Amino acid sequence: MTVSEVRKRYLEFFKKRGHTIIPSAPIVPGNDPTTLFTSSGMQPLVPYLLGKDHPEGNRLTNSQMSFRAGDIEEVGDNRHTTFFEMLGNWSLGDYFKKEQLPWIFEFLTDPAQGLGFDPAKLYVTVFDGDESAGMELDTESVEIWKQLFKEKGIGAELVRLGTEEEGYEKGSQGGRIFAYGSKKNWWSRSGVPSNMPAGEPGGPDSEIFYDFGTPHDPKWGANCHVNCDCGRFVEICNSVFMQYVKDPDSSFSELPKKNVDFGGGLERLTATTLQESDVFLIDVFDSARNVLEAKTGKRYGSDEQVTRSFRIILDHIRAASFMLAESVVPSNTEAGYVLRRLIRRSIREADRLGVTETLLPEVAASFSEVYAEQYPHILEAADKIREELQKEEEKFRKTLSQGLREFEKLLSKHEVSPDDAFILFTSYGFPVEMTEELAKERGITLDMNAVATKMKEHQDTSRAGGAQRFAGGLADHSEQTVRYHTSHHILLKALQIVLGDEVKQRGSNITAERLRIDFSHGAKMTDEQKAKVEEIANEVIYQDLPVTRTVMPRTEAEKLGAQMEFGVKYPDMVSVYSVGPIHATEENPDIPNAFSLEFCGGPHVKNTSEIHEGGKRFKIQKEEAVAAGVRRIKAVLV
Ligand code: ALA
Repeated sequence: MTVSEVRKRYLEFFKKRGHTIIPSAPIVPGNDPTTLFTSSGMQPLVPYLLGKDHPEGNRLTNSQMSFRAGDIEEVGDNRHTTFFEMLGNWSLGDYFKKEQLPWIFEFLTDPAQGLGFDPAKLYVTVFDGDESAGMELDTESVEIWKQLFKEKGIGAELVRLGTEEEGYEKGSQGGRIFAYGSKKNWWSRSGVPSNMPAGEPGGPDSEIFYDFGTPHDPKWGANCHVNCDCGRFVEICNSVFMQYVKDPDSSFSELPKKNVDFGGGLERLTATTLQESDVFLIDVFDSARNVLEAKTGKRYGSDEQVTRSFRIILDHIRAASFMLAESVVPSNTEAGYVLRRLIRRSIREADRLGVTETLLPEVAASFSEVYAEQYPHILEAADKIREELQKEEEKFRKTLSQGLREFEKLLSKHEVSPDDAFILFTSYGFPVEMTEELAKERGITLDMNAVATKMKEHQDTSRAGGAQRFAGGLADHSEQTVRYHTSHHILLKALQIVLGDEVKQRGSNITAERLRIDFSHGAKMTDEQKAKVEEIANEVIYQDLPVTRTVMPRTEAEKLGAQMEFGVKYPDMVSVYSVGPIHATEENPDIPNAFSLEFCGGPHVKNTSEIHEGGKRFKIQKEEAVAAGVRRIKAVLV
């Protein structure tokens, strides 16, 4: 089947079962400060999953454009992509496990209305429980699955595999239903129960895998099991039974209405209808793959490295096209930064394939056509997509030749070291593998482990995604806490204006009730000083200034004078929040005229107007000493 056929069958199937088909939300969400991209179908529905009434009712279904920045490095195997469409169906306090599991099993196995998969090729997983979160084995799902397989004449043994330490591999032979712990079978946007911020919904899930029967690769462990990374079993869908919300005291409460959040990978399901474990062989990639074959003179599948490079370009340029169609442009911040990474990685792969002239615009043009019917906005933006890719490709190819010159310069001085490779990458965008190749040609062996360690640190921090946004010492991410967080930045700057630039932050604690800051200062503040600080803070808050986040190299942030917390070791790429726009003035080209600029992971309000909603004013409640030379302020919005 084609992608369009699978999408259509799925939506029809759930429409017949009382669901309303809702449109896909954009991949770059406009109104969610906690995340850069829509990474699953449930994300735009969070308020409804938490209890708000949805105007379209309690049964919803759609195909959601999704992007997972965290998977960039995984792309290259047979099944990972950064962009994909997630087929979803949701019950908002309506049906639950005993309807959802039979429906999805019927959809997968029924040849007339669904996809006609052989049920004997399907394996399922359930939640084995999590002692620390006070949760037990999901016996209800186990019983439903046993019955469903029995009806097809298939025995369905339960095998409890627990946690990785307990040994996922033990007894993975012979079972049909596998129970795993929360690392595998608990779903929330932030992962396991202990990682969830307060207010986040989550619950146990049940995944379905298709057995492609390919030989197990022992590189991934002695025995194969459904969650093994060897690629034999491919996860095709996931039913989340979203019944909990995390409380501020880290315990879990039952949601007022229990939900189902189902997600199925459209591309993987389509590949499975073709009996293909390789998602890059489905119809939507055909024409772009042909472009690559024509341009490179190489054939997909002919060689492991060629196939890998093709997959990276196909995935990344499809994702880049969808981003560009939503007006994201390559930059060094937020979504633009991720877009730039996708494009640059593709150019490096093009180089590896031996293509040195512009390649990407033509690849992108195929996607604009393939998706024209389902997503007309990508066809409308076709010219813009091609132009932006052309510009960025030319720019990066220049960067590469500059890196090459720098490499030669370094080499004329001394042997190239891992530090050099890293600097060439961070300062010139020159890929470390290029440095290694080139070094090899000159008879120099680079310690690539040392380079990899540096790169890993760098990647972990520059990986712009939800997880990074959730960092920071906030008690929770409620609207009120977020308001206090931004007020905290404003207060620090106001203190520096009134007491002097030597004032530095020494600690912070922010809840939905108040903010607290510890800062270096040798004397008790006078009433006049406190009044002045309040006056400045309120003035800034009432100026309705935009608050923006920028990802930039640490060195650049330091040059701009961004505030850091004393004693904290910051990575090479940092996230910086500014209250007021960052732009240099003519007199001081290096100094931003933002009111405040701080190293920070967020989240923050988008505009200071959100802080004074309802006529609120900033007020210092208490100022006291906490240690020699360190003062503490508690402040509120009243
Ligand atoms: N939201 C669930 C997932 O992403 C369905 O797997």
